[in-house]
Amino acid sequence: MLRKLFGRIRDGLARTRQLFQGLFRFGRKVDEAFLEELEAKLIQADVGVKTAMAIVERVREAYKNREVDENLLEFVKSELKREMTLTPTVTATEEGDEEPIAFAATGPTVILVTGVNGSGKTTSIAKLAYRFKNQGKKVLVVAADTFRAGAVNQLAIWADRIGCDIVRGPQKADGSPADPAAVAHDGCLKAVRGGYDVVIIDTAGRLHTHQNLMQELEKIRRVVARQIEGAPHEVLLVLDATNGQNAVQQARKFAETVACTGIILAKLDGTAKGGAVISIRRELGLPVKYVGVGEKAPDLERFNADSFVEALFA
Ligand SMILES: Nc1nc2c(ncn2[C@@H]2O[C@H](COP(=O)(O)OP(=O)(O)O)[C@@H](O)[C@H]2O)c(=O)[nH]1
Ligand SMILES: [Mg+2]
Repeated sequence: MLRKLFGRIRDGLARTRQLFQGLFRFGRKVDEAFLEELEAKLIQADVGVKTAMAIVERVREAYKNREVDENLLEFVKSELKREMTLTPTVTATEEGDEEPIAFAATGPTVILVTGVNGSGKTTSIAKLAYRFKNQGKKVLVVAADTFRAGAVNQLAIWADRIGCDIVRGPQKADGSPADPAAVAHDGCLKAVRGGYDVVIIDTAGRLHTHQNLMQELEKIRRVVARQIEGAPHEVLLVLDATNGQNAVQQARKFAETVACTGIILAKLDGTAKGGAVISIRRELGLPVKYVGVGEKAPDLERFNADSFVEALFA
């Protein structure tokens, strides 16, 4: 299980890992040239300038104090792992088969998914649905991104492919889109009556500057909270890993307005900026719960700091 997980994260990190190739070659001396190169690579990998400088400083110190020598790579790895768990509010993702989701003890678990358009929300929802369905859970997806006609259809196609149920709102008589909160309401109702285990709600892409959309999200949250105790159990923010440090900025702005419980970092396979994961954990104190490593339903992995850092240098 862990081996497989490691392998897939490793594939997803292929482009980021290329950056570090040759850096830790056998017999490499810790001199200024090495330290400069290490810092440059870490910054290129988007771990963030602050983090990169801090790590390089510690390597320099440790070398001076003769703590590192042969074990240089292991030292850098352990520093990176430490960076990823520095923020006190971060809860480490469990090992084993546990999901990093606060499942409800009884009744449906509601997962609200948010993020800007194009970040990978709908695809990530499909992947989560696929994952939970394979664990034997009864899954319902809810198409509350009603502003774009294509968005509802996209989720419907996924639901059909995966074989899970979907709630989609009726268009109003005048042809205008359904009220997202009303669709979320219908979704919760069906979930309770139908004995579903997990309800995953798609929402419209929103920017922190877009006041209406932000209010809409709050409204969905209220509606859901009224219907199901403890809901939403998770509010997952989907970020596009190819945005690197911009994704971190985006996450910060989002987190200021919406109380998120975790991150799904999508498109890790398409970027050399995989190090952004480290900044997100460190600077936002939000756990990265899953990473997207492709466009297909199985292409979602639980995130784990240890296997991430190992895969980065494998
Ligand atoms: N390579 C890759 N592509 C992804 C991943 N997640 C999403 N995508 C693609 O990103 C695009 C936008 O995704 P979508 O789910 O529609 O984003 P949304 O607007 O936030 O719902 C689509 O073309 C997806 O196939 C991923 O993990 N890896
Ligand atoms: Mg979408």
